[in-house]
Amino acid sequence: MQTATISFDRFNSLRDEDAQERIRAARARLGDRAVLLCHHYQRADVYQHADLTGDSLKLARLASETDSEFIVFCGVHFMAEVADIMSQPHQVAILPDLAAGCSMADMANLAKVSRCWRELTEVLGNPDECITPVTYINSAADLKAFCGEHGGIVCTSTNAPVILDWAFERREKVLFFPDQHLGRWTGFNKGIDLDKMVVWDPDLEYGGLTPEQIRDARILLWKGHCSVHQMFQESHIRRWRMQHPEGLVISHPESNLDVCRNSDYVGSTEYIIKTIKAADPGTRWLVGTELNLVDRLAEEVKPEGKIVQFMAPTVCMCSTMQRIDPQHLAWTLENLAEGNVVNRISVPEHEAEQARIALDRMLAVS
Ligand code: CIZ
Ligand code: SF4
Repeated sequence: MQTATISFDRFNSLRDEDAQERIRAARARLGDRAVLLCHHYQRADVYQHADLTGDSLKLARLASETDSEFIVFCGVHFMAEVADIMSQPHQVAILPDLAAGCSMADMANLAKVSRCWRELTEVLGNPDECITPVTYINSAADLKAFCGEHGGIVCTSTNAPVILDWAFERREKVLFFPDQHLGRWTGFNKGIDLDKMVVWDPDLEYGGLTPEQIRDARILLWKGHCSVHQMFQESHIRRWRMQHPEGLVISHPESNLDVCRNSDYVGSTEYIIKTIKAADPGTRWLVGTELNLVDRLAEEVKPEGKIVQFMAPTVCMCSTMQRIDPQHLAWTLENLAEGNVVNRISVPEHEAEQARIALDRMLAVS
């Protein structure tokens, strides 16, 4: 039976232990009706409740394979959108705090990308014939839909290399958004000259580029970045290597090119976790990705004598994902148990349809 929605005000000042207790109680009431997903960057006090853990795509896929009515996504907004797009019709995607966005995803929006496309038309003629739009999965659903409509595709940090091949097989140039670093690192590994990968600044006319630069470019890199991964610097690696010459460095490709070039391994969150778990006992690692993941991994591999250290001297957490705290999770689950669906993430059907085209192209390739 449905009751009035319980207001968050009653949870705001809840002590952590009480919130934990209420999460457990609400989950017991909901049983299999709710599946709780936690991204690798999620804070420990929420992560402990996860049914499924992983990167954004893996989580969306796994959730759609369950029959749970409620997909409670402890991650950020674009991840819940992907879960909504990929889930079965009877499933509902929920984000416990609607303010949990992704600052990188917010660096591109449909108005700016559409303007970019118009300006490219002026310089190149019909961009649908010469540029493939590629969006990183860290982007809003309407940008995935834009890619679906314009012969483009979605990529993740795992499959970006094969996606770039797919894109270049079709058209001579790529517009890559919103993360310039993932785009640059992927292009660099394909042997594309750095001066053929130019940055498109969406706040300037024609991206701040001359018509020659646009005509000459192979990849137009959107001026976007992750606020967490931008903290990692090559100097951190250099200093660490002086102290630990035998140590190994692994970074996420959202880090800048100098960090990636000076790392022994570069890859997605799943790749980082797998690589360190499979490494020899007693190895020492410097890791350039979000702190919650690194701390958790360090604890997990400690019994094998592996030492895992965080790359930056400052604390780098995904502050938006951090907003999903035990209080918001307790509030969400209690409402669901009472029959009130709160914080539903629902992508309009016409948009979801186009976005699905771009996502399906990606899944077919990778
Ligand atoms: O797709 C994801 O989950 C993100 C944001 C990063 C990664 O490498 O897994
Ligand atoms: Fe977005 Fe960066 Fe957070 Fe990943 S770590 S969700 S890219 S803000």
